[in-house]
Amino acid sequence: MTESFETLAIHAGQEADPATGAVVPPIYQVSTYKQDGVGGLRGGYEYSRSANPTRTALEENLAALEGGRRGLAFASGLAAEDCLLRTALVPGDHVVIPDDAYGGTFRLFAKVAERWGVEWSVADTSDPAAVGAALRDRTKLVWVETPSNPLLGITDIAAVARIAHGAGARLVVDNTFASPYLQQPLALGADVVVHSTTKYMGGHSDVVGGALVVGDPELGEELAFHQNSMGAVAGPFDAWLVLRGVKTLAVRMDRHCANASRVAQLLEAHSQVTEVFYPGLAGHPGHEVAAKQMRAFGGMVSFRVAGGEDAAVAVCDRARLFTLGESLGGVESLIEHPGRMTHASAAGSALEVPDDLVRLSVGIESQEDLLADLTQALG
Ligand code: P1T
Repeated sequence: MTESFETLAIHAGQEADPATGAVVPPIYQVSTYKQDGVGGLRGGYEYSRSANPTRTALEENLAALEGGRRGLAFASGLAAEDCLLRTALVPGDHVVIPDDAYGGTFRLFAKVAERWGVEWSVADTSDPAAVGAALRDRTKLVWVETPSNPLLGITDIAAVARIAHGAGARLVVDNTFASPYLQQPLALGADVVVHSTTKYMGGHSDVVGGALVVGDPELGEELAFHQNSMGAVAGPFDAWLVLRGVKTLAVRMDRHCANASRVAQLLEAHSQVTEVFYPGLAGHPGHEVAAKQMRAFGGMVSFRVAGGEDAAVAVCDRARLFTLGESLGGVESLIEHPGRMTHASAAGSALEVPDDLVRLSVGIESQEDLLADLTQALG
């Protein structure tokens, strides 16, 4: 079979069902499997926390799309992150985290992992030298989001991988904003890819899920052991929804990128907008690195509004086609105020976001309709 992304998205891990010929993997909504005598497993399945055929189809698909050896599907992005932390770290270990990241990821380190003795410090990962300066003897993970949430910062994955590996640490890349269609971190030297499959992978705002993909089969085994031991697995229907979403990822992403690029241009020229964050803009500090490591620049755009927090909140309130809500990556456009919504848990930390910031998840509706809505919302 050809290795092109679009083909893998539709076929990897998804041969016709051996029992019926169904061309789409069925939703195996089942907890346990009849054994032919004790230990006599028919298809290798024993209990659906350990493995389930629909989830296996998704896990094999995700591994293929990221160019990895092992994929693991979880109940949410944060469940995937938690499994990774507890697999890769013991008390006293240290993690470098980015100065811009999803608020829930920050909360997992600052409010949960820290209580279990994991140390963390913050670095501007868009500057490889800053990552190098943040490393300690017991740094086991360097954690990167690129593009980052919500400021669309870009980290040079290959450069930071070299620095992390030089210190014996693993590089983790949260690839949620890009998706594997736009960026493949493992090929650039990352050790672990994290996804909130809730976002572009699912693509329709109808499922919460997460994933880990790794290139090293041994690490994959360790993660699978912890996934089964901790139990926050993706259910069969959720796995099926993500599989269904992934089939159209390439065509959706192309439209997300085209629409976001036009939105960024409109915002850049608008008198009520003081700053636009979109890696596709030539003036973005990460533009060249993004152009090198991404196929296109993604569907997320953030901007600052003249007039401060109240003005930013008013833009969110006035938007109509852009639905006011958390999350991102669905076919429908969303708008939100990170300071009061997705990133409220980072208030008072190094990851606090500007209070005049608005974040857009640009959907795949008509470009003209989207531009008209933003123009009226900006007033
Ligand atoms: O929500 P969940 O599926 O648990 O995924 C967490 C997560 C991880 N990584 C990134 C980059 C994310 O953006 C998220 C979730 N983010 C939102 C809900 C949001 O609106 O930003």
